[in-house]
Amino acid sequence: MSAAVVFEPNGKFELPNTHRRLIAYTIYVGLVALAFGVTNGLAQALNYAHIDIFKYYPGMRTYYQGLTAHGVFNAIIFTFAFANGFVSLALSRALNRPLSTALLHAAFWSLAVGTVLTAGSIFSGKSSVLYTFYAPLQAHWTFYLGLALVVISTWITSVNLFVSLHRWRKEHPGERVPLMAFMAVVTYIFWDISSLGVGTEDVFLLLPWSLGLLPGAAPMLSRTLFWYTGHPIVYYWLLPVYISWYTMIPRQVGGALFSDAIARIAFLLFLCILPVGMHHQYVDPELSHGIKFVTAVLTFALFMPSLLTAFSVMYALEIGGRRAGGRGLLGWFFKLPWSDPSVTAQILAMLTFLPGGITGLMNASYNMNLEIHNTSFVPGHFHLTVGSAVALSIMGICYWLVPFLEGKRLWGRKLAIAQAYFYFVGVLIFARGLISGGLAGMPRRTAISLIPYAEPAGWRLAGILTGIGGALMFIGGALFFVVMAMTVLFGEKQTVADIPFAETIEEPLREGWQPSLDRLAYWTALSLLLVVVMYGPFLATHLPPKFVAQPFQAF
Ligand code: HAS
Ligand code: CU
Repeated sequence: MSAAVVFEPNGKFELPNTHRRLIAYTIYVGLVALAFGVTNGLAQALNYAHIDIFKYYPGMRTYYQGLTAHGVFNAIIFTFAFANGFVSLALSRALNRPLSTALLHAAFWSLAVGTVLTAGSIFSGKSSVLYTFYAPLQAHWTFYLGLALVVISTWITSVNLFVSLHRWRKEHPGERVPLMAFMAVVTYIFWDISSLGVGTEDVFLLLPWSLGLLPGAAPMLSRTLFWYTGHPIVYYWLLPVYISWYTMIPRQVGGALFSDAIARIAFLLFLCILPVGMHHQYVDPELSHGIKFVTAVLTFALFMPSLLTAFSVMYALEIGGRRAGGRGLLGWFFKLPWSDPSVTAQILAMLTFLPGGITGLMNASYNMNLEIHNTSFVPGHFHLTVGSAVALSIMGICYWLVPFLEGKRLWGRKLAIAQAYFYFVGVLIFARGLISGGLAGMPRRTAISLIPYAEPAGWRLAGILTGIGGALMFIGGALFFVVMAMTVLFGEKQTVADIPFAETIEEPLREGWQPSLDRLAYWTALSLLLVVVMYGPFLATHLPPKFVAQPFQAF
């Protein structure tokens, strides 16, 4: 391990070695979780092709146990751990100052202990409640306690970021917050508000209930609190990746970000239009049509920041491709540095987000939702978003991040590029299978391989494509871990001086309306106000909770 890292060009900054190690370990917790998650994913995909390999998994006794492991490890532990580590590093870099070591330690241990508790309860077979853990399905209390600790680790990380930004502002009066730091902090403000729902559900309803301290469960209240977090959580997965797409990828492709202000506005729109979780509850009986309608409108409003992102990132790529000599309408695209595995993986991930976003809009359309809700269309959608736009981007980020954290050269660059293509082609075939199957009524969360269903037309091909695509994704995932493990264990020593950090064409202005974008307290207040307007009426009728349901353990 080389000594310390010198940050250029914004002055000199030394990233203390303890920080580098803690950030690395935090991210490795996530990668280990991903390894378990991906392994269970293979069985889930083959299930649709009528191939049952559940019985071969050590410790995984049922389909639902495997599916719980898949969802919790991938969608909760992996993503949270990566966000904690990566966003901390981004803020530290952007502000050129170290974070609090004590808080980095606290966040790491909270995450690690929480992960062990949750994983243990899943492996024990007593918590096969899936990653949505709807009551009255009941898990072992260690499942809820573990998840609470994992969420607490994100809150500790927030405090670390906020304190650093506060100190930086005191030392730099009147200066604009650097873009990467702005995005880092907005991501965590957004998440802190978002996580209140599941945090409340977990600590005040589910944990005491699993310990026998409450007379029963309140399913509708629990579900609504869950989805209050369950929608914005998808942007907590995505925004760290957006930090890379906006502020790192332009540098990696030799381009530049075209507008600082547009990037900030996109992030603030995510922050303000936060409470739309009820679009996951279009079919829930206790929510009024009015609230469902407003949710639909707000969900479509959320389309805006994604389009701003698509435009900004595409333009940054185009600038890079044209600087490299690309001509014509699309010539620039082929001049991008495709020999860099970090770039390749992330651009392929962006491409998957195009159909991922479109299927999201289909879900959000009320009538369409009635058709596809609880079908395999939904996992088709979310493997194009979190399962590739996010996961494949994170793999791409790891191709420079792990060498940076370890002070080692990336092992197997060509294999890393092949990995990205395997995963990309795999997820497209996989999602094609699930989406077409879903349109033909193929259910999600069903052990099709174990049930003698009479197969309606359209399920057979859909299932085969899902199996083939999932197997290719699994190969892509496995290759990623080979590259990572070889880099950490046997990579050649090399000091990587800096993380990729893009220039912007339009600098942030100190005069006019732009500095108001940095007044985060106002934007936070606006977001909270919308939360109260959207969720207030529901809570008014559902509090205090009515504990009507008795615990239920299906498997
Ligand atoms: Fe979703 C269900 C609606 C985005 C994840 N979603 C889910 C579930 C997950 C999930 C996990 O309205 C399942 C939950 C469960 O278990 O039940 N989703 C949306 C909408 C969007 C959306 C409107 N979802 C995401 C993202 C996710 C994610 C992002 C994870 C990270 N989703 C829904 C709805 C449901 C749902 C309903 C409930 C379904 C049900 O009934 O159960 C939008 O925000 C998407 C906007 C995005 C875009 C794409 C912009 C494209 C970009 C890439 C640019 C490309 C470049 C490369 C630069 C419009 C930014 C270009 C180069 C070239 C040369 C072209
Ligand atoms: Cu959603």
